[in-house]
Amino acid sequence: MNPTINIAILAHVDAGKTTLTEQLLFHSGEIKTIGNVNKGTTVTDSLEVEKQRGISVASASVGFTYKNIDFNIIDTPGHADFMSEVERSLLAADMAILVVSAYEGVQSQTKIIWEILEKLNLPRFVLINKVDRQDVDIEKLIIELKEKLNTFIVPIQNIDIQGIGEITISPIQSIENIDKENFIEAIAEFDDDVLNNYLSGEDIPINKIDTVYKNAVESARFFPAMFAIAKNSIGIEELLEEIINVFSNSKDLSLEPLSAVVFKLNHHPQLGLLSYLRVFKGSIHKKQEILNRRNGIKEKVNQIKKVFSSKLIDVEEALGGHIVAVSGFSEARVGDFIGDIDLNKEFSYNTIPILQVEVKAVNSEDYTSLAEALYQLSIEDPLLRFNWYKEEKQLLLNVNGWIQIQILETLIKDRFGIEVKFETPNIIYKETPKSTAFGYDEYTMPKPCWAIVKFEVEPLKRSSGVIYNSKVGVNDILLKYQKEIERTIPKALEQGIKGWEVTDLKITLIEGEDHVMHSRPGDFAIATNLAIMDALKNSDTDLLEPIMKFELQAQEDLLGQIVSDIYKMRGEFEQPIFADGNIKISGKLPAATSMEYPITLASRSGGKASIQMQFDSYQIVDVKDGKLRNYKGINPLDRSKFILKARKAIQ
Ligand SMILES: Nc1nc2c(ncn2[C@@H]2O[C@H](COP(=O)(O)OP(=O)(O)OP(=O)(O)O)[C@@H](O)[C@H]2O)c(=O)[nH]1
Ligand SMILES: [Mg+2]
Repeated sequence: MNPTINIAILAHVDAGKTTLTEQLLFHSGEIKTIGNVNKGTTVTDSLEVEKQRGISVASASVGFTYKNIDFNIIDTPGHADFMSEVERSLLAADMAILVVSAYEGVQSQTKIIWEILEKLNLPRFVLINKVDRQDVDIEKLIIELKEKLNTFIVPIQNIDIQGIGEITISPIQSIENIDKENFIEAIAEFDDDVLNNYLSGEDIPINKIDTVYKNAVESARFFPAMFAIAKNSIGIEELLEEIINVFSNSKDLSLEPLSAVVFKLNHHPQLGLLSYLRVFKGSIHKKQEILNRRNGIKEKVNQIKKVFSSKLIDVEEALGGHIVAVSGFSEARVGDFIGDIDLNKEFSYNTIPILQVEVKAVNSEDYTSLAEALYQLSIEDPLLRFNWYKEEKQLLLNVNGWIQIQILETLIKDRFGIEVKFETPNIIYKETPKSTAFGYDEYTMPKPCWAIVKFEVEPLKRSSGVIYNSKVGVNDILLKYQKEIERTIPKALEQGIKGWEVTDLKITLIEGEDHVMHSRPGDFAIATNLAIMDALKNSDTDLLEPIMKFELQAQEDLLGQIVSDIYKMRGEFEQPIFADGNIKISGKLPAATSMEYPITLASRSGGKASIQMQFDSYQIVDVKDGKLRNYKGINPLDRSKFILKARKAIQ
């Protein structure tokens, strides 16, 4: 069995990820000609909209074999609107290559990606691409990488730029070729013997340095930096060789109990829904039934496909380390861990959409098929949180920004043949209980039905999410009904008394009663919705708004104006930093007031100033500065109407 290395390629937009992926495929012999992103001919920019626009919007996984090692490369999109796609891909990766354009340097998106990789403790190489661009200053860039990302980003190659077309990147067949002093000084941090030898000026055996180096890279403490001109095939082979040097000693994990994760779902025209799996340990065979650890459901594997270049090749089994696409799962969702052992892991996103947008079919007869299409898309990207409010005839999606909206518009047309129009997106507010309170419902009429529940809700601090537990024994409410209550809670929290999703609270089921004859699970779903809303009415709620972190650069003479802008937007900022006639300001701004600010700032500064913004957190806002929303559908506070409607739905 060949060892497998799974690599995610990440970077800010346009750094050269897709070009690098194409070069790796070519270098391995997997493809015979090199495609070009600008002509729409690469393997991984395969969607029509990617070809047209020359940007990646979906992650694409491709495989090849090189020197008896199986590689899977996941090319990810660079635009901030598609960050959730990047996060899903990282579930499958053993390591990451962070591409940085030598010309653009460390962008705010680069920092966001780095922070996520840091959280995951994923080993990574830094590839400094586009070193052919005029006026690049490699030394300055290395300092920037160390300052903004990590001091242990250390070049392991020598680069000599004499002039355009005269770049030599020296190969690293062995670590003897590199700027040894610098390298050993960095490595010495990770091993006391090496450190002592280094400080006393003694020679250190090459194999000792090599071991310490590899361990430090594998444990994500040391990050080799390499150079490339991806579009001219320069630096590609060296990169591959060095990755093999560090990562190829993988063990055979196929005999252990199965564990795997679903990192991507994708609809295939012939095969239906494909679940992309990263197998950690064990093996998967055709027709095998596999337990989904999230919902306890066993699903049967129909076909297993390996992805080579852009082709799906039928295989009989998948082993530990492999990435495969399987057909046959219908209940799996991205981030589900599956198999025989519980890894005790849970996937959650670092970036979440803060905008909601209404989608309309241009031709009203497409309304139902549009709803179906949006449902399908939201299975592949759960963060879209598709909501269909039938009373209002509204189709709503959660999105990150305008680029994503434009891409969705094209995608829906290409894939489903439906022409759509997006309304102006709105900020997604949330709400949270003001105080501890109780909510009660006794749903025992009209018969047959029986569900009595009492909840306590308590506010939690910001960014806590929802915690649920039950203090009621199974003698009072049977386990199957308790499960129904737990399943209903997220639904019941979708809209609170101000019309927004309720978050940052603890809910405890403290009393309740079922009936041997009359109770059905659906009764508890109804009672839960009613009692939770009752609790929220009793506690009253605070409105929460999304807050962005920002970093701004501008000419010094704009300071007064900018400070006044920030106050007007209800923002706050730290002490400005002055350098060479410019200022740098960082701070926080409500998303609601600052959406248009990048444009305002650009026009105010003649295009010289810039601002980078990133979601930070939800914080309490005065109702007068925020927005309330009407309850969509039938409000549980209108108890009789709600019951009537819900009973019809269950029957
Ligand atoms: N000068 C120069 N240009 C390059 C190099 N590598 C890639 N490019 C160009 O940079 C542009 C972006 O390349 P892509 O490979 O699409 O970048 P990407 O990171 O995949 O972009 P997104 O997926 O949209 O985030 C293209 O025009 C490439 O031809 C390089 O080494 N030097
Ligand atoms: Mg790309």
